[in-house]
Amino acid sequence: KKLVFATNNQHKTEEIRSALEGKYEVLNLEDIGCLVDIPETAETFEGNASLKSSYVVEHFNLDCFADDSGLEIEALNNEPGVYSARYSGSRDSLENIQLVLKKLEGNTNRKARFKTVISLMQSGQNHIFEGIIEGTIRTGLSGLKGFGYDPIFQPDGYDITFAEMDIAEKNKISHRAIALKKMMGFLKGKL
Ligand code: ITT
Repeated sequence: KKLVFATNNQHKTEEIRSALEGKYEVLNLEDIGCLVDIPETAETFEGNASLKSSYVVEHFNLDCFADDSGLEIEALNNEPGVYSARYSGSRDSLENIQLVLKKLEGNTNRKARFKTVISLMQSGQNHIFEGIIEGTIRTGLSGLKGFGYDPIFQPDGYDITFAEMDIAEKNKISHRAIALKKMMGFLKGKL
């Protein structure tokens, strides 16, 4: 069985493929020949996820799901939030991480959460699934795996960052995995 995942982010594709291995073949935007960067002009994760999934329905007439996600830092009024991918103005993860660390310098409140909202468009209906993981922002980077803010995010109950976990380990607890699990329950593909 095939599932179309409306993303240009190779790391997200890898995480979802790993989680759905043996259950679904996952096709991303590149695989279906969609070469545009779908505009994300909404101000919520739900809004942006729905823009991405609806674009594929409109232009390719395929059922699909999309993930909009980001990091919410309590001491920064939940920034970077929906602006996570380009917080510093650039898509460069290191620049975005450096900006976060600078803004949090000297701040003892390091609380943060990763959030994913999945929009599944199926037979013209939009279904929403959410996943959240709580954690803290480290004062420096640790680990080389993962992507985005993984090197500075330490999930609660762990003493390592997401970037120190392999995909399977991150997929046991991550925001994305939680949202995906809910979608699989809905599709009765379990997980
Ligand atoms: P698509 O829109 O094509 O899916 P994107 O990277 O632009 O890819 P988003 O708009 O959802 O995706 O932005 C999410 C950003 O939030 C992402 O670029 C990372 O900086 C950050 N992020 C989301 N999930 C993350 C994770 O699991 N680990 C680290 N950073 C994450």
